[in-house]
Amino acid sequence: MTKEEIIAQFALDKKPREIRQMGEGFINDTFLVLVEGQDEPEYLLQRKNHIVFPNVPAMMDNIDKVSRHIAKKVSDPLRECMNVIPTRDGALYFKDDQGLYWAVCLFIKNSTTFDRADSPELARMGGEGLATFHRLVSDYTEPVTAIIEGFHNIRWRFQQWDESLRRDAAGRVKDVQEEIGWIESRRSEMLAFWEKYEKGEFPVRVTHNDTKISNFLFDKTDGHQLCAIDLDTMMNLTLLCDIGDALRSYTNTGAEDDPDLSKVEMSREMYDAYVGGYLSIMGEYLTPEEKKYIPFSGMYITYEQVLRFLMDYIDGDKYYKIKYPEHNLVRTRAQYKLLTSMERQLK
Ligand code: GN1
Ligand code: MG
Repeated sequence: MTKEEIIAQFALDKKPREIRQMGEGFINDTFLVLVEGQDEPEYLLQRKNHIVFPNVPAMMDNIDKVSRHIAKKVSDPLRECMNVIPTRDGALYFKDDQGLYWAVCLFIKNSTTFDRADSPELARMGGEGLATFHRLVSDYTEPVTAIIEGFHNIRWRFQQWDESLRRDAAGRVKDVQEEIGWIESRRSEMLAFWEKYEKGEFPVRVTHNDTKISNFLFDKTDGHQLCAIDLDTMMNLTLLCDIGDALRSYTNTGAEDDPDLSKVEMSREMYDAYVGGYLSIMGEYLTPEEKKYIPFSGMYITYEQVLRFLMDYIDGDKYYKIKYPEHNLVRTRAQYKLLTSMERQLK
């Protein structure tokens, strides 16, 4: 089916005139839908990766329910939360003739995203943005279906990791011995953090789980923060995973996949601004234990990302889309550089 035929399945108010590819997600494919009589896109069409997300119906159900919950509480529900557009039959997704899953939401007008925080003001606003999301969902009591079991569970990641090393599917294990050592030398430290979560030492909350800077929208005109997007991986977990993942991108002075490691450091200035912004809204709701582990959360998620990129390299690049053959290895090294910078400054 063509994208035109696919978009026609959805209950749109306006008539589409053009569908354009947008950005390069690592996982899903995203398209902007332009409509007649309007320059800015009206809808976002996404092909959801059903290999990564085996239960697209449950995922869309989570997104729709949580977004409706948020919509009731914000002053501008068309810009401060996501709005899922159902199909003409009232379903939250469409499965095409090849078995691929598609979903549509409203495009948030006059908005922009960033790949990197280059001012403390932006980092502070980012912290406020995540805290606002956490506040808005803090009274959402329905269980959120875990879309990827064990997503930030390092115990589970180690099982995948051990299996991947054993399989050595692409024959690359011999070439990445040093990098494997980075993972192994921190195994017990990372497990110790997860054990605290397993023992109930951090409360279980509604979390986003993909809080990198580009997943937050800002107003194009005055720069104020609008909302969290990409709600694919929401689940019930500790919010430290969200804070940690955000710190991983907001504090990085380089790119996530920077080939020039001299550009990659953790900026202490961005760190302080981000955490300051976050705590200005969520501070009073966090437990002392959660607050204490904020610095470690950045290292935990950055470490997990080193592991995931390296594991995908070892597996032969099966999970993340890559732009060149060594891309996952370059990502691994850049994230590891960030991890060591965090360790130096936060431990
Ligand atoms: C993926 O959805 P996207 O492309 O923003 C990944 C995240 C990683 C991120 C690394 C479902 O995010 O967990 O942190 O890439 N999402 C999934 O940039 O695996
Ligand atoms: Mg995502």
